Amino acid sequence: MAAQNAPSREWWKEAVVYQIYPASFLDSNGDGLGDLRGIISKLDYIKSVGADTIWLSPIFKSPQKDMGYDVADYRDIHEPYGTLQDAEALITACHARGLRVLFDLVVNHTSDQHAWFRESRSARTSPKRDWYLWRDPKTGPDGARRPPNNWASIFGGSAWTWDEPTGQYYLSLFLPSQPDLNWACADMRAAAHADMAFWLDRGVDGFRIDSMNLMSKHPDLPDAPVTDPGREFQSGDLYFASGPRMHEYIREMRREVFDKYSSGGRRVMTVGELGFTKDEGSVAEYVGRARGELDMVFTGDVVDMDFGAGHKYERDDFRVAKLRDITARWQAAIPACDGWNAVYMDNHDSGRSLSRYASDDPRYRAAAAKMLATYLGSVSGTLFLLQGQEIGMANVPASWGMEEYVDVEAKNYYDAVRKVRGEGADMGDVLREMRLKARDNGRLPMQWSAEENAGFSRGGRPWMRVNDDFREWNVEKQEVDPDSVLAYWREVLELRKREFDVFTYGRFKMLDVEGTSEDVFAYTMTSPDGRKKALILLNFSDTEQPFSGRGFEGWRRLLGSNVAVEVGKDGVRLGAYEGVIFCNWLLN
Ligand code: ISL
Repeated sequence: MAAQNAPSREWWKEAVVYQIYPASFLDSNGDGLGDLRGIISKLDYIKSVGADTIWLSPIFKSPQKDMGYDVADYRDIHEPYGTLQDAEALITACHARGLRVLFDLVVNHTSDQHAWFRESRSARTSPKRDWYLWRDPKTGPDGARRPPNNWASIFGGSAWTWDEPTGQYYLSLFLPSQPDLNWACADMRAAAHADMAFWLDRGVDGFRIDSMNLMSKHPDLPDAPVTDPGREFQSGDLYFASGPRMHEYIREMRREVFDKYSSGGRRVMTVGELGFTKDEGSVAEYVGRARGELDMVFTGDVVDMDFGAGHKYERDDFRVAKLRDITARWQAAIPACDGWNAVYMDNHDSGRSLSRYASDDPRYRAAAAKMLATYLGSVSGTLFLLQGQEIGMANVPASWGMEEYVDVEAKNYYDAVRKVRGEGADMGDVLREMRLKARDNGRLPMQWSAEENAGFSRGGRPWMRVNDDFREWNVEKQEVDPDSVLAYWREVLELRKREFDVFTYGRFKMLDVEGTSEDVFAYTMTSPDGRKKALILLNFSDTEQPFSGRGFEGWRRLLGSNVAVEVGKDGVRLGAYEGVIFCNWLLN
C-alpha cells in the first residue's frame, strides 16, 4: 500500500548540491578574490566529496555592494571572477565530469548600475520607468517629504530611496543600490526571461531563485501594520511577500523559459528562496507537483532557529526542540502536497550550523560536525552543502572585533544600534550575536591547506580575513586522515546514494521515547515500500546520553562510530555530540 505513494525518481531529487561562494572559494591569480578558474581547478575535489551539482552564488557583472546580489548585467561576468568564456568553460568542465550547474537567479531587483535602471531613472517619461517601482513622496505633518509608505528595508532604514532629479522615490527592499523590479510590467518580465534563456542556452542546469517570493507586491503598496512601535519603519512583508500575482509569474517563467529547456532528457531544476512565507498551505502552493511551479524551496526556518523575535541579531538561543519541530513539519507537509524538500543548514546568509547549533569547541568540533552530517545525510530531500561544511569550517573566532566584519547587513545593524546607544556604549551583546549569525561567517575563505592564506590565495591579500584555525582545519590535512570530518562526509554521501530509498526518498518518523534527553534527536527513516528502516540518533549535548532502544534491539550500526555495533537490550549510549545510524536490514 505504501508503494503507491513512492515519489518518482528524478535527478534533481537525488542531487547533492555544493554551494560555491565564488569570492571565497579559490583565488587562481593572486588578487585576493576567488575566481572561475579557481573553481574549475577544484571540480574533481567537489566530485570526490560526493556532490554531483554545484550552485554558484552570483558571478555576474556587479558593483558588489551586496556581493553580486546586485546585478548590473546578467549576461556578463564580474571582471575579477573571469570572462564569459571562463563561465562557459566552467559549465563544460562540470558536464565533462557529470556535475550539473545551478546559477543564482537574482531578479527581484537589480543593481542601480544596471542599464535598465539607469534608463528607468533618466526621466519620468522613460519607456523603462515602470520597470521599477516609482512613487511620489508623501508629506509629513511638519510639511517634510516622507517615503510613500512605512516599509522598512531588510538591510535597515526605509525601503524607499529618494531620487532627486526626477522627484520620486523608488522601492528598494534591500540596499538603496538594489532597486526592486516591477514584475507587473510585462516587458520587464520578458527581458528577465530572455536573460534566463541566455544561460540555459549555455548549458546551465537550473537556478536557485533569489528572494523568489518577493517579486509580486500588493499593487497599492499599503502601509504595513505597526508591529514594532519602537521603530520608524515596519516590516511590509504582509504586502510584499507572496503577493497576489506571485504564482502567475512563476508559472509564466516555467512556461516561457524552464519548460522549453526541459525535454529530450534535459530537465531544468529550480529551487526558490522563500522568505517570510512560513505556513504549510502557502508553501504547498509553490511546490505541490500539480501546481506546475517550483521543484523545491528553501523555507528558511532552519537557518533562523536562533534569530530573535524582533530581529535576526536579537538573541534567541537554539534549542533541539526547534529543529525537531521544523524537521517533522516539513518532512510530513511537503510529501503530503506531493512536493519536494530542500535539505540544508548552511548558506552564505548566516553563521555556520556547527558553531550555532552544535559546537566548534576543539574538544567536540569533529564529533559535532559529523553529527550534523548524519542529520543532513539522513532526511528526505535534495541536499545542499555550503563550501567548507564538508571539513567542519567554523564561524569567526570570538576574539575578532567588528572591524573584521565586511558584510553590509552586519555593519548596518551594528552601526544603527551604536547610534542609538551612543559612542563608547557596551556593544558586547551585539558582537555576540554577530559572532553567531553574521553572514561573514558563512563567507570566510575556503581552507584548503596550512599554507599562507589557507591555500585560498597565493600572494594576494584575501578580500576577507582567513579564519585563525586554518592550520588545524583544512582540506589537505583531512584528505589523509581516515577519521576526518571530510572522510565522514564522503561516507555519509556514499551511503545516501546507495540507500536512496531509505534516506532521499524515505519517510520520516519522530521518536518520542520516554526518558530520552531533550538534547537527543531520535527518528526513523523508512523506505517507501516499508521494508527498510533506519534509526538515527543525534546527541546535541556535550555529555553522554542514554537511549533506551526498546523495539530496536539487534538493529545493526550502519554509520557512525558508536561503541555499540548493534542496539543492545540496554539500549545505546551516545557520546558527546555523537550521531549514529542503526538499521534493520543487516540483522544477521
Ligand atoms: O540574509 C538574510 C538574513 O540575514 C535574509 O533576510 C536575506 O536577505 C534574504 O533571505 C534574501 O537573501 C538573498 O537576497 C539578498 C542577498 O543579500 C542574500 O545574500 C540572498 O541570499 C538580496 O539579494
